[in-house]
Amino acid sequence: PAEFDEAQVRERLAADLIRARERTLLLTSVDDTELVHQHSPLMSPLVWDLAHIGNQEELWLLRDVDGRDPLLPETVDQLYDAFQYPRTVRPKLPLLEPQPSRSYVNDVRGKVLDVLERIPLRGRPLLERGFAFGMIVQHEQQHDETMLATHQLRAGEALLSAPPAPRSTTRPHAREVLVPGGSFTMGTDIEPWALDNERPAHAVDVPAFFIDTALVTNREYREFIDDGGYDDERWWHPEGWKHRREAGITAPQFWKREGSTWTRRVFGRSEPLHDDQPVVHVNWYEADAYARWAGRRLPTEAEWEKAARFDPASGRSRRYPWGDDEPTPAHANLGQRHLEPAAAGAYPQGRSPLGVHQLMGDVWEWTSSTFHGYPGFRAWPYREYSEVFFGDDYRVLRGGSFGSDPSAVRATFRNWDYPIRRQIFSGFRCARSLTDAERDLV
Ligand code: AVJ
Ligand code: FE
Repeated sequence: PAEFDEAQVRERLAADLIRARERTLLLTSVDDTELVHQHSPLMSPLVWDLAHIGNQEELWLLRDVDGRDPLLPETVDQLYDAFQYPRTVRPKLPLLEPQPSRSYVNDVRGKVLDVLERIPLRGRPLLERGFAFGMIVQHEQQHDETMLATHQLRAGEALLSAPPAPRSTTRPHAREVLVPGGSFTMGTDIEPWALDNERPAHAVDVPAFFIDTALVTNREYREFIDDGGYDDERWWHPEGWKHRREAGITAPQFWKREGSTWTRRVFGRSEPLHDDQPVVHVNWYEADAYARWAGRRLPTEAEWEKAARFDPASGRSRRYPWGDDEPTPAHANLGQRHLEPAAAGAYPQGRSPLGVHQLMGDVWEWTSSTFHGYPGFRAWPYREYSEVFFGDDYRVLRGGSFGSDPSAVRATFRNWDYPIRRQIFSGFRCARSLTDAERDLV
């Protein structure tokens, strides 16, 4: 491994832990009744996420890294194991009450900051360059995004607010760009915080394809609705058609038709639908049906990553579409600075070398791919992070959303969910294969 400045890494980790905690506290600064209430059967009560954040931190950084004894009795400790108790049953468990939950996470954090000050960030694979701490920062931020989705599902008056995302309508010049065929490097061996499913780096041959420069917007999605897209079986995956009918789905989640116009409920407020805003809260089947209606398709996961990372000038893969530098607010709508996606074209500085916009942030992008390990995958440090989800049940999402923290996403980051899920901040962009005539030209 290359030289690294241990003191600097320590400082960065402490700052990231503190920043994650500020977000967690904001998302859990609600009445005790709100904190223990299950706002949707799809989600945990916020009080579970809170103590689970502290419990994972204790498990990895105090017990594993520092060899300490458990802080909670075993019967309580195990209530925060996501595998023993699915989300539906969590509100019925004898969980820690709000106040004890708050003191528990606070107590763990105090001890963790002490450990971080003195433990060598080398010598053990888990500690190398502070990986275990980075993993816990990401874990907290992932739950912060999950808690944000819980807030979006809450009934009642708004509790969160943030300045609106950029609404500028500057569209990327070309509708689509050609990504040249050939091999590129997918995944990573060098991203210090990359999780097991992002590794190892490997060459993938991706034939030439076209990808849209912009995310599908509300205006475009409404054309699909107005054209009867939800009533036309031709566009739908058979499972999707069945689900659409059984669940009575006729529009993205949180949309409401009022006469000839639409409104959208956004964190407890009703808003007019912004035409140029990327569509959000669609499931994989809706994205797939829209793409078929539009004569297009979803990109595969490899296509998405090539569009996001491949630099045709150097032939190498970048960390982010704009280069190797960490995201700033000028690059992407990340980090819950805004509670909505920004207009298509709002982040020209974040575009990829080939001119694809908003690959990072705004909305998670559905890909056509199911979730599998890369060739040479090794589960680490725990099988339950991703390996147990490999198979054809889940579809991969890429790029992060306005609700994802920069510390928890990069162009190699892989998210996954069931194709019927749409309470997540999910949208999509379209791609297409070359026609025979086009193939003869390139
Ligand atoms: C990567 C978002 C699918 O929330 O299930 C949190 C992240 N893993 N705690 C999830 C995660 C364990 C995970 N996703
Ligand atoms: Fe978790």
